Amino acid sequence: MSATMPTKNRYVLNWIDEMAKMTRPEKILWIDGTEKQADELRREACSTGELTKLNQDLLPGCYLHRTAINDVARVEGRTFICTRKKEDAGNINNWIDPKECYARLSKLYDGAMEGKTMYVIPYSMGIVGSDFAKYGIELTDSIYVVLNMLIMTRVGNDVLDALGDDPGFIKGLHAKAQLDEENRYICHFPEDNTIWSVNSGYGGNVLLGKKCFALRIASYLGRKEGWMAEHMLILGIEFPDGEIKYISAAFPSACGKTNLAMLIPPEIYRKKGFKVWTVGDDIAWLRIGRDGRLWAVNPENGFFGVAPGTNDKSNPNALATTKKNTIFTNVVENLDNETVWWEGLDKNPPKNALNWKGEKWDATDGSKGAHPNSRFTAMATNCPCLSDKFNDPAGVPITAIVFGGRRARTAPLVYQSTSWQNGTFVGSIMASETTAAAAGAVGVVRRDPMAMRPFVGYDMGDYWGHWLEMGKMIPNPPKIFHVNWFRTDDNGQFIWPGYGENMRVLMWILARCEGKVEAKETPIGYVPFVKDLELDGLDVDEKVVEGLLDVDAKLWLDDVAGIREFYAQVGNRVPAELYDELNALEKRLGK
Ligand code: GTP
Ligand code: SPV
Ligand code: MN
Repeated sequence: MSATMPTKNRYVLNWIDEMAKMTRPEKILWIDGTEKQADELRREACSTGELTKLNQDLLPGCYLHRTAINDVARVEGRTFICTRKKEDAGNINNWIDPKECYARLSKLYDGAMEGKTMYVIPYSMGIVGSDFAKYGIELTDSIYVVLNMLIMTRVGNDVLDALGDDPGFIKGLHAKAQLDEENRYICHFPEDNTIWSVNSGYGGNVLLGKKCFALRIASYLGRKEGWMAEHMLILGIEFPDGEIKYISAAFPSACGKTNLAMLIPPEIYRKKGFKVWTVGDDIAWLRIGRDGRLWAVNPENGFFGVAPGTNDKSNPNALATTKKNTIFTNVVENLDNETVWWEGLDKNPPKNALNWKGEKWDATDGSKGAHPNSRFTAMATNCPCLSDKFNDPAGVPITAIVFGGRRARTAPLVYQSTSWQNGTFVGSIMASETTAAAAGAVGVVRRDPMAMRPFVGYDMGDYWGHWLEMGKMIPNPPKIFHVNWFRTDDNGQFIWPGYGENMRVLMWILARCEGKVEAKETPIGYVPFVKDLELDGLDVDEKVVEGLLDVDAKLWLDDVAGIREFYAQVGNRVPAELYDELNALEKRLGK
């Protein structure tokens, strides 16, 4: 390596040496976070076809990227937690012995960067230099990864300065190799602060700061150090008097976090002066504040959001966020004006266009133009409703935690748990229909506890135990709720209008936290009286809302059987308290 290295940290330098010996790049380039360097990389990526420059008048600073056709989502079946003891990874995670895994992947990395450049990306999850920031270095052979990391994380030499001589950074290695599905691996070594990813070029598989570090490795660290890393959005609701209350919410992938985080209040609230502010849309790191409340930061710096369905009615703030300096992945390219399109953007699909695979396409053959998991990567600072606490190292105090998923039946529109322990139970039994965010079948109900099934870096039972422990340590814990925007009628149509209207449910949640409204006791927890939900200006009958709040004991008893099966699968580390909760629920349901 040349003498102009931006750090003297020998742990960093030795590790890069070692990785370069294995992957044998032609060059090594340190990413410094400057616009000048980023621009050179964009130019290079455009010259090779890795990026397409979009219309710079309509979409300044925006680019399009297409992934390989076999590489469009996270691959949970190829994702591994490599702890020395298999039982520490638990039954829900895939596991490979770390020694064996290093050996197997070393072969795939061997010479994988020959003739290419290895980019060294020093990045921070959280605000550089703050108490709660954690640093990583990602080595990659992909400019697309570099440009995405520049948006999604805080990158540059100040990260190396903040790290100093410390060995405490997360070592991430990524090589696209042949993009061979059979040899695709996303491997985590929590005991070594290491992530190895190979044979993919897509999102969560390769932007190693995101799911790999900020959730899988961080959840492991959080358990050791007494904090939590969660798949949660964070939003603030500003009341007319200026007070802001913060809510964090965990929904599985492609189940509405970005949408809820950026919601526009219905007119009835806007008129009165209510506002909604976005702190984060995907990941929250939570710790106990000196005041005894739970405080949250968003460790990311941008949004990697689902494109399809985003439009000026469903999520105008997200759409506005993508109007400049955005990378679009796997959407439709409109050849007439070099803009982008996706299903649900508007009713006018372009006629002269390429689909996400790069094939000539128009909507008339009935096929989808954008991939269902096509995404935008956009800077948080583009977001019109970004919270002014976004860059506050202290984060924001959380009043309520909300769990939710896609359930056609069973789960009511909203219910409140009866305690932290009961709320942990409610999170542990979450279920949701699968989406296109991960490879595999879509629309199948599966258990996705706390929306973290694919992201817990250790045993699921121990993770629940950590939730219970945290509850004992937080003097003034948030109240825990569950929502379901996705109940369907007999024709399979969503009953609840969703999106901005979800604010009505959040307002009930906050009213409950302040003890301002009574609620109906049911076997699963507290459910609203219809009169306490603001329905003014909503085109939904009270009877229909009544139906959305209904708790069907028979369906729930069936669910209890499913939960028992799932707990058995999680295995012998499921905390006894959760079995107590399950048995008590079953009793209340009248078994
Ligand atoms: P990840 O980035 O994968 O973690 O997903 P996310 O939870 O941020 O999901 P996102 O907000 O992008 O929503 C994904 C899909 O859910 C989109 O197709 C939305 O249109 C749809 N969606 C979001 N909110 C609602 C809602 O309130 N009701 C209905 N019916 N659909 C919604
Ligand atoms: C998710 O799948 O939950 C995402 C997208 O947020 S990815 O970064 O690809 O994991
Ligand atoms: Mn996510």
